[in-house]
Amino acid sequence: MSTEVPMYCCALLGAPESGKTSFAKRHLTGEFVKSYSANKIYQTYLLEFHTSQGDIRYTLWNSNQIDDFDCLHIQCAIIMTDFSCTRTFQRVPVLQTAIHIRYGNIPVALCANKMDLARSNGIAYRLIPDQPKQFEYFEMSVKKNVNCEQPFLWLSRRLLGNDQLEFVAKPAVQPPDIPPAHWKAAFKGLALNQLPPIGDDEW
Ligand SMILES: Nc1nc2c(ncn2[C@@H]2O[C@H](COP(=O)(O)OP(=O)(O)OP(=O)(O)O)[C@@H](O)[C@H]2O)c(=O)[nH]1
Ligand SMILES: [Mg+2]
Repeated sequence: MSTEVPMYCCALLGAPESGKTSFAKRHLTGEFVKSYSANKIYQTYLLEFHTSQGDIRYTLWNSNQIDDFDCLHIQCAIIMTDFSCTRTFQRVPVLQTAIHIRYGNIPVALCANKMDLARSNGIAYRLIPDQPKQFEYFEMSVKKNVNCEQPFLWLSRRLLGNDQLEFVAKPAVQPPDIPPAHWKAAFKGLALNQLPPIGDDEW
């Protein structure tokens, strides 16, 4: 059985200050960063999730500029907006179209972050009409840690082609399955005469 972990290249795009870096750091370290420091260049993160179908990894590329991803083989995307700010939704259709033209029918999760704040009026996003299955909308709060895993769960289901897939806790590391005879040989090899002899019935 192959033990290779599937790895996908994911673009994290969206309006400045919508919470992209906070979202990535929430997944990486579990913490919420209150301070704002605008990203000057793109950032990359390696994320790993444990699923009912084995592990899955993402290289997450964070930038406001889709041109930053020109040399990459982007396989899925997250577009981030600010739930409380209509302006941040206005570029969504443009980004969706750009993603579609460059990367084809890849799954795209639109995430309206900051749902802990009041909803903006007149949300202006729309679906690309002929790509509805490639697109899903999520509301989340990185600050309150609400729904932060949902976009990755949906992307993982789409990428691995399994709608029943769930995230699971990382299993505890099991001791290696070594036959008792090997342990006995190993202890003999140590030749530590001061160790008490090991009887057969103890194995
Ligand atoms: N209220 C609230 N604030 C949030 C949330 N997520 C992020 N923020 C705050 O929003 C501000 C901007 O967050 P960033 O993660 O730096 O935004 P960004 O999208 O990476 O911004 P750029 O690097 O400029 O593109 C920070 O002060 C965060 O603390 C949230 O869920 N709720
Ligand atoms: Mg940032």
